[in-house]
Formats: sequence, C-alpha cells, structure tokens
Amino acid sequence: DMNLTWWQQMVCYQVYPRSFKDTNNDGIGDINGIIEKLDYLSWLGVNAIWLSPVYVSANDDFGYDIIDYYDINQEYGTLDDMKRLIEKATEKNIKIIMDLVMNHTSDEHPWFIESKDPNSAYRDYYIYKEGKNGKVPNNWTGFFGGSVWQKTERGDFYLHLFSHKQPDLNFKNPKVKEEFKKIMAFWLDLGIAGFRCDVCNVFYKESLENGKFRLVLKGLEHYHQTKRNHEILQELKQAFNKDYDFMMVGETVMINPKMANDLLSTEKELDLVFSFEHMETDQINNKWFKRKHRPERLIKALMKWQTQVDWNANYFENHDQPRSVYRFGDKRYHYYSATMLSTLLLSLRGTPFIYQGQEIGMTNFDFTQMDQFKDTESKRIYEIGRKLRIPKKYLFKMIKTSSRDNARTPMQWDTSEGFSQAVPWLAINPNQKDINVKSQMIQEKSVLKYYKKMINVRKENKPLVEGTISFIKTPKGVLGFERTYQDKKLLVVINLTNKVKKMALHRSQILINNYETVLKHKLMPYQALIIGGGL
Ligand code: ISL
Ligand code: CA
Repeated sequence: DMNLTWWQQMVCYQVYPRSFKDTNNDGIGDINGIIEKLDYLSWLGVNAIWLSPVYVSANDDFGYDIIDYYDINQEYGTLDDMKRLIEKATEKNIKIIMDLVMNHTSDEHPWFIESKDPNSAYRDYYIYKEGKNGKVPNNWTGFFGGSVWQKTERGDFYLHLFSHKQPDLNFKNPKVKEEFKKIMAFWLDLGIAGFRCDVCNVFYKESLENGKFRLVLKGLEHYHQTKRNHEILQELKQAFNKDYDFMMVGETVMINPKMANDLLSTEKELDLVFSFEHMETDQINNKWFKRKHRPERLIKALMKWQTQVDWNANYFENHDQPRSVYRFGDKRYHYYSATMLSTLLLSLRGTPFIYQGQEIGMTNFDFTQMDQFKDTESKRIYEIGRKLRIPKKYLFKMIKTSSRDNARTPMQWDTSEGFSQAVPWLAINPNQKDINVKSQMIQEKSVLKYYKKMINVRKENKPLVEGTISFIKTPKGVLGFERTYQDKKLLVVINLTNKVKKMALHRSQILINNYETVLKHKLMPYQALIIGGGL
C-alpha cells in the first residue's frame, strides 16, 4: 500500500556463499546451504538476498573472476540447485539479487583464451596493446596496486584493473554489451529479481592515455563515470524494464552525491548505488592507511549523503570491508555497538543492506601470519609492499587491519560445527564460542534478537521507510533525526560515541531502545533509540 517500489521497501541480506553454510562437508559453503537457511532468513525478516557471485569461477577472486556466466560453480552446486533456491526463496517472499560482473572475466574464460590469438573473433573482447620499448603501454595503476598491464607470451600487454587473472572487457566493442544482455535475460528468465552490478562505473575506457598524477588509481580520469558508461547502463536497464519488475544496484566507486544523482536520474540506469564516502572516514587516502575512527566524521558523511541523495543504499559491511562492530564501535561495548549500528542502518532513509554475520555482531579475525590470508588483494599488497621494502611487520599489521578476509570467515551458526564438519576453506573465528546464531537465539538479550526486532519496527512504522528525514541539533558524536510520514513523526537518536552524552529526552512511546531504560537527561555509550510522536 505504499508509494514505494519493492526494492525501496526491502531489507536486503548479503550472502557470501563460500562462507555461509556448507552442506556436503567439503569446507566450502554451497547453494543447498543457503536453501537450508531460508527459514532463518525469513525468521529474521529480510525479504531479499544479494548473492555474491556463484558462477563458474577460477577462484582467483572467489567468484569475481568468472569463467561461465550461465552456470554455477561446481563447489557451490548445480544450475538445478540454483533454480531450487529461486523457487524456495520465492515461496517465502524472498527475492534473489545476483552479482553481475561486467568489467572483467577470468583469464580462464573461453573468450579470453580465444582472444590470445590476434586473429580471433574474440580479440576485441579485451584490451590489448603493444608496449613502449618493451615497457607497459601507459602509467595506469590498478585497484589491487601496481600496473594494470600484464605482458602476454606474444610480448604485448592486456589491461586488468583488478588482478592479472581478471582481464578487463572492451566495451568499445558493442558485442560485449550484447553478451551482457544475453546474460541478464538468462537470469531474469530464471526468476531473479535484480542485479548488483560490480564496479559498474569504470567499465568503459574512453582512452588509454597516461593518467595524471594520483596516489592511487592513476588513469582513473580516462574511465571513471564516462558518458558512454552511462549510456551502456541505460541501454542494459531499459532493455528489460518493460518485461521484468527488476532492479539494479550499482557498486559505484569514487562517487560524490552529484555523480550518484547522475546515475540515479530519470534515465534510470541504476535504481540504487553503493557509495563509499562514509566507509572511508576512518582512512587516509586509501584503506591500507587507517586513522582513528571519529564518530563526527562518520556522521558528517552520512548527513551529506542523506541530504543530497533522495534514496541511498545504506550499509556498514560487505565482503570487501572489515567488520563494523569494533570499527565504528568499541570492544568494551560489543552488544551496544552492534545494536547501535543496527538501529542506524535500519532507520536512515533508503534501502538497508545487512551483510551475513553482522546480525550477530561478528568481528574481525585475529590473524597472526601472512599464510592465513586467502584474498588475492591481501597477497598482492604484501608482494608490492615487500618490493617497496616496507618492513614485514608493518605490512602484516596493515593487512591484518584492512584485509577483506576479515569479513569472509565462515558464518558462526553455533559453538562448533555449524558452518561445516570439515576444515573450512578460511579459518572460522574462535570467538564463535561466544558469538553465534544458536546462542543468540536462546539468550534473552542478543544482537540477533535486536536485529529481528529492529527489522520489525521498521516494517511496522511507515515513517522509517517512507518518511522524509530531517536532522536535529545534537551533542557532538550524537546523530538525531526525524522521520516524518503524513501526520506521523518519529525521532531517532543515536549516540555513536563510547561516552555518556547530555541530551534532554522524552521518555514516552519508546519504539526501540538498546538499553533497559531511557534517562531523562543523558544518553549512555552507544545508546540508540526511536521515540514516537517526535520531540
Ligand atoms: O575491496 C576494495 C578495496 O577495499 C575495493 O577497492 C574493491 O576492490 C572495489 O570496491 C571493487 O569491488 C568489487 O569488484 C572487485 C572484487 O574483488 C570485489 O570483491 C567486488 O566487491 C573485482 O571484481
Ligand atoms: Ca560444500
């Protein structure tokens, strides 16, 4: 009955399949595992799943290097399993959003293998170039560090913005775009409800000229958010808009609100975009160089995006980010930090995305050695760092803090073998003894129960979904806003600090509160509450 689309009303849950649930005990999560946990997800109250890639992959970047867009990675199951997942999820009113990786394929994809022959029909699917006196064709640097050029056996080079196992596709060749139309049609016909489009504002390379000076991603200005990139996205979206009620959420790197609005404009190339500014508030220039988290900086970024973009894709975690609970919270306040973030995520204006494990407050892993990392990015950064003679100890510390593997350790279902009875592909966090689904379902007060409750509060209170947002004056480190829909007004107050904060509060009509009580004149550390009836 709302004026909003289904993807605006949804609470979306991101599954990283490799680490979610293993049913055949090979230590690797699988599609049957997701099917097994659908009851759990519907108990929690989510109505959509974004599935990180499950396609056939060479697993250099665990699914983000695709060999076959039309089939499922054997480790995860079969196409029939996938069809069953879609069917069972649909029965439970859970929509499936699949990852769509357009910027690159695996170097083991048949297209790339063919393309190695200069006379092949697939040559133009990728970006090859002769070197300059045996050296790389230009000065561009990639997302995982180092040059974007990889030398071939023939002596020329191909371009890869990510790992050398992920050659970039050439969107100047219209056939490549047509391939993606076919891929989209295939999955939409199988009943999926949308796509999360991987790095979808960098795939069209306007030119291969040298980039101007930048500390990271030299060359960016030649492919970031190009005009043609917009047009291709529009064409892909519009090709299916008439026949399918589907959505596209773009992972859009390095954008500001103006760029976001361009992508979300009336041309409707994307329905939602993931922005990064709020996730970069605790870093200097790039994620390997951290600075102390200051709540005011996070608040400022959130307010900026909430004010300048009408409908945001809200998130604090995904498979690329370290865990949020101690990043934006405090070790001494696990429960309060996690529930504060839950309240914030689910009460901001926009569509919330919860990453697996966030709902129980999973934490970073206490890595002690380099060989524990499985992520291609972590390994590559170590290599590059060593070449630059950065001391091992320092490098290790950097990677331990920022590695994507922090988010990729297996889901903590219970105290022992809940994820798998075999040795998992990536070590499980020993704190699963304390932090796990089973215990949190039993405990009277738990992060999990709070998430379930908060999702429900969101569903039952229209202002939290459909309402406008306006910010109120608050003490430093506290975020306060009103959500208003018709004659209903709610006040959300979130203390993002580990300090007690003075603030006069109304104590009636408390919809949710992560503490037992509300004090009249102060907020406790990480206290978060929603009050009915406004101020
Ligand atoms: O993870 C990052 C560094 O923290 C980002 O720069 C990330 O590489 C970027 O956001 C693009 O991410 C997406 O595409 C990558 C893949 O490795 C990521 O997992 C995916 O989310 C290449 O496909
Ligand atoms: Ca398995």
